[in-house]
Amino acid sequence: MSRLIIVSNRVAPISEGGPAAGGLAVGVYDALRETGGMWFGWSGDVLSSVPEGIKLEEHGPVTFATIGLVRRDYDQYYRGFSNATLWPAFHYRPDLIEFDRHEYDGYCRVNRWLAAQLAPLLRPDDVIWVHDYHLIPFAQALRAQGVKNRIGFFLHIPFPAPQILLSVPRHQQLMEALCSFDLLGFQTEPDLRAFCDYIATEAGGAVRRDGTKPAEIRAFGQTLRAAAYPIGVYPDEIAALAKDGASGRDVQIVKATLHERKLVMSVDRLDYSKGLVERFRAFERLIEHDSHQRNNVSFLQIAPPTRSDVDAYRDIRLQLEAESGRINGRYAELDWTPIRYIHRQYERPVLAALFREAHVGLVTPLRDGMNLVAKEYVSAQDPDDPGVLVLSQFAGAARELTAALIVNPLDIDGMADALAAALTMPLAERRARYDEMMQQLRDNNVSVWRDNFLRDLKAP
Ligand code: ADQ
Repeated sequence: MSRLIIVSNRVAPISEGGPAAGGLAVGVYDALRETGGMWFGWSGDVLSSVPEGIKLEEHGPVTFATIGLVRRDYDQYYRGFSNATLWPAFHYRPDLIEFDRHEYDGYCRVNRWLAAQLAPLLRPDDVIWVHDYHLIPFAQALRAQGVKNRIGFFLHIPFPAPQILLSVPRHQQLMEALCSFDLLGFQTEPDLRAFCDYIATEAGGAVRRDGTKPAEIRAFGQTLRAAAYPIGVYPDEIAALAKDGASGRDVQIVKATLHERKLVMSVDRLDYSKGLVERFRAFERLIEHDSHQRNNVSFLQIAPPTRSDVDAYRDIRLQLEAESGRINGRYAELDWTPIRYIHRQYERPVLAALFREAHVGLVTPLRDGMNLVAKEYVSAQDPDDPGVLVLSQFAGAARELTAALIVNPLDIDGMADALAAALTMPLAERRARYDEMMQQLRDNNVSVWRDNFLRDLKAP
């Protein structure tokens, strides 16, 4: 059997029994355990001098191959071009794009350097699966090293409409590099369509689509395939975690401090794409207009800060602290704080158990490739008494979880109405919606995602 080589910006730290983090890490690690193989990427260390080489660690059939980045590479490749140029552009925020040609050069240089580190470890029949926007030039860089293996790419974030992509300087070079992969995977059909549009309208390429098969693309003198593979979770494992965690300390504290009030809950990385400001305002609108809800519902927002060395992330953090302070100052009573806003990470079992306690999961990104939190919230519910998911139409997950209450995250009144409907929804309707979504999550779990992608990558 051929080995699977996973390449991602970060290699998830492995604890006993598997990675601690969410969907991608769990799904990838599982695939690796089954086929055997290697996971290659940045160790997360920022070094003061060039690392001596790759650090290899064996865990059963899986080899973890990690390497540190020097400060300049981290600044240009990771903080700069990946997170201050590509991330805002791909999340439809051209107003937040920062571009510096040295950062772009650094991004390409680090891709070439990483490819040169990996190339000597490869065998001829390895299958290589590269993940996410940090590594768009990676296949081109491997090809330059003489690597002939199949190389696939999965984009975890949205693919923007061509008119947005045009605002990224060097977009054409980037897309040419992207077309060096053999197979491109996107989260949803609209992302795939946006890519095909770019190829047809901006790159003078050709796109052939035939039913449900991957699209065949010819562009920049290369041929490749592209399709949508929505990433999933393992819903039954999350359900079991949530049930087991019910008696845990954190859950008991939350329950005790709620005093029978209903709980609305959100969990996100602190990111401007997640729509947190609009969400806080929608909750304010609910308690402002609906006097029954006031003092009868609490909103728990868990949002650990990320990428805090990028300006736009500092700004959103300050804005959210101001908003939650303003809303709490205005509505809090001696025994009730409307919004609990917490900046920390929680273990997966704790999050799952908290999701199960929440009457409403409020997941309202302005743009999101998929949004695994939406899928985790549904998975964690008690089948006999499930909560209600309120979900943004701009999360990739909204295409599958159509039984959620779907909202436009820019429509504050619409979100407040959906919250009110969710908090008063009769049990029969909650169950029907939950059953439908759970079925969908089981039918497209993370193994299905991975197997479909790898089947198409290996296809002749
Ligand atoms: P993210 O933007 O990080 O992922 P998401 O899909 O919601 O967004 O995944 C976050 C993961 O981190 C979830 O598993 C969640 O449980 C976990 N998490 C979040 N906050 C946490 C906290 N405070 N403590 C512990 N765990 C926490 C990117 C794309 C998404 C896409 C995924 C996977 O932006 O659109 O769904 O990759 O492809």
